[in-house]
Amino acid sequence: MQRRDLLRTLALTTAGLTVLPAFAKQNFMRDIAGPGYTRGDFGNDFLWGVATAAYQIEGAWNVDGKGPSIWDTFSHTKGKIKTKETGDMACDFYHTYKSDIDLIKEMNMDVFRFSIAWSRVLPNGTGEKNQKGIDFYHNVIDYCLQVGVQPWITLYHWDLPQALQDKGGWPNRNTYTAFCEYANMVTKEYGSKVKNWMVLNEPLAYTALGHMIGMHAPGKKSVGKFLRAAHHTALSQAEGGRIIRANVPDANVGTTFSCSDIDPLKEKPKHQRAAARVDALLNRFFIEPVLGMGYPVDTIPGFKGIKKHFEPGDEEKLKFDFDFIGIQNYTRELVKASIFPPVMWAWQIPADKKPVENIEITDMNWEVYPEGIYNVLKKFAAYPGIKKIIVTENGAAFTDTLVDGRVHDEKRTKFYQDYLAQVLRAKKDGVNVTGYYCWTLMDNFEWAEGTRPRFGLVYTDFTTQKRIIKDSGLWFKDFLRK
Ligand code: GCO
Repeated sequence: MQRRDLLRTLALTTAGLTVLPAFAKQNFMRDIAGPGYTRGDFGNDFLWGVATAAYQIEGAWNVDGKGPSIWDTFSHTKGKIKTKETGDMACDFYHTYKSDIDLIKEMNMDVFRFSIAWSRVLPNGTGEKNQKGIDFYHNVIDYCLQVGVQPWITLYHWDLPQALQDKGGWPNRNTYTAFCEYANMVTKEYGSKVKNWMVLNEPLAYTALGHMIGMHAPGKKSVGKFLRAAHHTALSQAEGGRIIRANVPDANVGTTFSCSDIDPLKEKPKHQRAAARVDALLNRFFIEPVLGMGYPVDTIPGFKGIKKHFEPGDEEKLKFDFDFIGIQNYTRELVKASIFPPVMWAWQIPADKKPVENIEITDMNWEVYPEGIYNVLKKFAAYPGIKKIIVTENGAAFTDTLVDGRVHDEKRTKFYQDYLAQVLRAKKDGVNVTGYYCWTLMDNFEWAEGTRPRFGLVYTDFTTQKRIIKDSGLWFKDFLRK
């Protein structure tokens, strides 16, 4: 061990970070077979990164002037979070952002994707700014640039200001107006430093889970509220793109979608029709309006009521020519015709109930199905008007255990290797996929699941807030070394 390494290791260990010198790597990074490809196979301009979300990592929920979000309210409501936790502390990223960004650099990642907590910069959702909140994101951006990591910002990752929810939330068209005010403010504030922007994170997830199923904030269970929230979200999706492009002319403007690979349980018409309805909701509902195709309500007639919420000119307002779309795929769905739930008449079979031989299941009860990301990349690339695709999220939650201060998460490393092989397969087929961002940097607050599911490349000790790069993170460090 060089004197420099000794001092550095001592310093970092003292600081609570455990770093092992290179020679020790072989001892704990158990031989993981090479994936059969190299970083170079993806192209020198292919970007590698990690993705996060404000509510899941920041903590400091009521610090320095931040207003409450619907996720603060939701996690403070008894019975909403399975582990009875809140995101009040999460990973305390608000205070540890520098050392966390150092870990991104340590893993040789190019990109840090994070979201802005709307109520940290506009505590009431509109109107008066919170300068301390604005300054926090300047500090994050500046440190990223200082260490050579690209900041990629998601404008909205589910944490609506509670003040707007109190006025009706996304089902109220005024929230669309408020979103435009927020998007305008932050892109003007940070646009000189940040050139890569995403408008929304997974609109289907937060509109459906939050307004129809009630599993996520704000916990509503109403098809009508879902349809209104969906339409105002879709308007915000496109208008957000226009606002970014107007305020940051040299920006790379995108938005992200949750994308499911969907198979019918059997190749029978009733199951195929059920799978088509699920595909229309999970995959088509937000991308097709952007492309001028309108909502896929011919496939789901029960959602035709969304048209009632149009105002003159909305058809046109829904469209925008994004520079890229973010694909976020984790698993595949196996669907069968069902009398429940109404409107969909389709049942997504939980992974632990799927009639699949040798199925591998993550801690989210999701089937590991690498070919699914190939299939969704091909599916979304086939839409006319899609210029570029980035995998803005992909990863897996497996149970992690500390052994001698390390996390030998072979399953997660193999997950990444197998999914990346499918991304490369799609790229070789001609899909213009130009980046891949792991979900996620570090174990964090997994919404209604609390901190139980660990998705991180970095282990988070939620008691001490120490971080330990898992073997999967060390694998990326080696794989990405230029
Ligand atoms: C999502 C969200 C992330 C989740 C991740 C794992 O895609 O659902 O963007 O916030 O934490 O996907 O569920």
